Amino acid sequence: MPSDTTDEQLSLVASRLRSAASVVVLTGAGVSAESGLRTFRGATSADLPPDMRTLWAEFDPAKLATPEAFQADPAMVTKWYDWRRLGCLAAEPNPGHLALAAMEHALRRRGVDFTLLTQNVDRLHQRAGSSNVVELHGSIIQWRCTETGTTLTPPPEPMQRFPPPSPFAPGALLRPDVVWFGETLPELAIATAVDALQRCDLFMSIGTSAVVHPAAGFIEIAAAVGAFLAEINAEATPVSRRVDVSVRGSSANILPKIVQASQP
Ligand code: BJW
Repeated sequence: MPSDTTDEQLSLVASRLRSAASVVVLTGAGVSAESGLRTFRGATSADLPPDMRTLWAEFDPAKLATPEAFQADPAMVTKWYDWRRLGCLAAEPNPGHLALAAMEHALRRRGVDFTLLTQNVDRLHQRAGSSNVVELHGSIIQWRCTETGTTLTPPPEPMQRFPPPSPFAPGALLRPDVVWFGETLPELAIATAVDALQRCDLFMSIGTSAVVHPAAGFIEIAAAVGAFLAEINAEATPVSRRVDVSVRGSSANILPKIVQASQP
């Protein structure tokens, strides 16, 4: 049953962090909202400018984020992803990213297990200093050859041609190394996630609408092993009533407070 006040909620999460032996955090696009990156769905924090419409409110995912879309119009799809790639490169980690990195390092120093599962493709967690990051939906910073699967990191400037030709095989293209709808998640990422979830005693879902599977189902793996379940999100999600504590607000604002309150 969620507790009543934000102060109580923050203390509750902080105290669980202090006593945890194994922590799993699942993040989504909301964590990067304060870095100026648009989320796919949902409400954005009141602190953000009104022109930050969600991506799927403006663009059709079926025409951009599926293998069929890429097959039908590779130039349009790669152009859109290159625009987003440049946006991610220009963005900076925000206090939420930094707090999660600080959380990881503080927990590790105490011998606590910590795994950060992210659905984000922007690499901002890594740039903030998080080291054990599992990219469930790949990375937009890295692109891969449609023939050989070889990956490369394009330079931080707009690509010259759309669709970009692959340097690895004649006639092949480069596509973003992300996971589109209908594609399976990287095997190693799933295996690492399930392994961490099966031994965690604290699970935190942060800045995700909790609707995209399989990540949306991870909470049930943590619940099955009796983990304490917490959520931090700008608005209610399908897991808000499932968790032990649901903190409503911006992760950039709340995470630093939780990390601060969890210091021994
Ligand atoms: C803040 C905030 C602030 C704002 N602070 N909070 C089972 C049931 C039903 C369907 C399926 C199922 N299993 C598989 C499916 C199909 C599909 C799926 O889940 N569809 C659902 C939409 C219904 N899943 C797949 O296809 C996956 N593949 C798969 O399962 O393979 C096996 C299989 C295939 C086919 C059939 C069955 C099985 C692949 C999913 C790939 C998702 N790809 C994308 C695009 C990546 C590339 C790109 O960047 O373009 O990944 S879609 C998009 O959604 C992106 C995200 O990672 C993902 C999740 O979004 P996220 O991170 O939760 O962000 P938002 O925007 O949704 O939410 C942000 C939240 O933050 C909101 O709540 C805000 O309020 C909040 N917020 N500001 C805190 N400051």
